[in-house]
Amino acid sequence: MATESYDAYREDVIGRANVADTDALRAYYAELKHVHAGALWTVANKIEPWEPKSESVPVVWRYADLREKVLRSIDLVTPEQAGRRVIYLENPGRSEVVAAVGWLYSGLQVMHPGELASSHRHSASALRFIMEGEGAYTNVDGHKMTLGANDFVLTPNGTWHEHGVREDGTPCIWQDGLDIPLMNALEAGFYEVHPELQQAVTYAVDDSTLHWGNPGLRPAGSDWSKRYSPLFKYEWGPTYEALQRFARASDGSPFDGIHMDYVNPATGGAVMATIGASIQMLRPGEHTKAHRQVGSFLYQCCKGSGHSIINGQRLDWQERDIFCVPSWMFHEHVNASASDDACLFAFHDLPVMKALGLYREQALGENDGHQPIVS
Ligand code: 1HN
Repeated sequence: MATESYDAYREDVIGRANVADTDALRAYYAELKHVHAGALWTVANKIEPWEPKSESVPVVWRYADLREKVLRSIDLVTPEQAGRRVIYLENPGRSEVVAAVGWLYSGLQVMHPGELASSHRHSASALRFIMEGEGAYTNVDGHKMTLGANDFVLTPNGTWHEHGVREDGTPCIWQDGLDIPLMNALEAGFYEVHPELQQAVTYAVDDSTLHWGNPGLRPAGSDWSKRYSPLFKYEWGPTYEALQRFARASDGSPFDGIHMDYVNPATGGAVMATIGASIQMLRPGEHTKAHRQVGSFLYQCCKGSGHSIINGQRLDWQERDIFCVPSWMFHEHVNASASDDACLFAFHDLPVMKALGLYREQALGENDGHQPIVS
């Protein structure tokens, strides 16, 4: 049976709830509502879709639109007043929860030279991807790290963390990513401020990278058993070099080009329990095939330019633009340049989907794997 007629068949013939309203039923529903109850057949089709139907919509947040506004917040509020000076990204499909896509939050945080944000910890897992500026640093459970453009940093759930920018630095902007909406949906979120404004630096600066950031090597006899990576900072230099080395030996993925996951070096698994991250390189002129996955994705273009087609909608992006792919939407990526590569950083909730046995992916079977552009 062709897909189209099967869809029609299941809606019309085996479609679950199909009860027409009558005066008697309307009165009955009102009676049920009065005692805090309802008839399942009035909501069944909505709460049990045949397949994931995201309320989030594909969005591109252009840095050209956001950067000036983000910098202006420096003059409007201090980190002391704001706690964190962050402009969050909103998804028009679900502005009632502060989420950029699905159950993932994202925002752009800005700090001026000499500023310091106070230390805290929470149930939410967080990450930063550095967009611009010199002199930023963060301290995660006493591990102080220096941060440069395109570095990827973890602040796993439960770790004390604070950030700052050196006096002799420049204004710094980074993308924050958190699973805050998921924590709130699960009603599982705690939040604590550090008894002192700033926690002590208890290890050598950048010690986590020096211990755990060596390719193919780990400290002998190490017994790391936490649910997150002991490597807190993934520097851009070795990351970009790894993409180029991989590209010399592989054609990459038909869906994602030269695509590598950031991993916990102690386990080879995702960097945190709820959030995973990856980096991909699209070679000059590369146009990937479309597929869809159960899970939500936030991408940042960290090099080059191009566009993605998400459920038939074309979103153009260039360096520092952020865009989202909602769950179960077909997506394909294009590097428009004939001479330069394009790189996309992404974080996602696949560790949650995989841990719960919910992950699926599907290639677009028709039209040689490419979607028609509808908008
Ligand atoms: C948070 O802790 C930070 O530590 C940034 O910089 C953004 C958004 C919601 C909740 C906690 C940070 C956040 C956040």
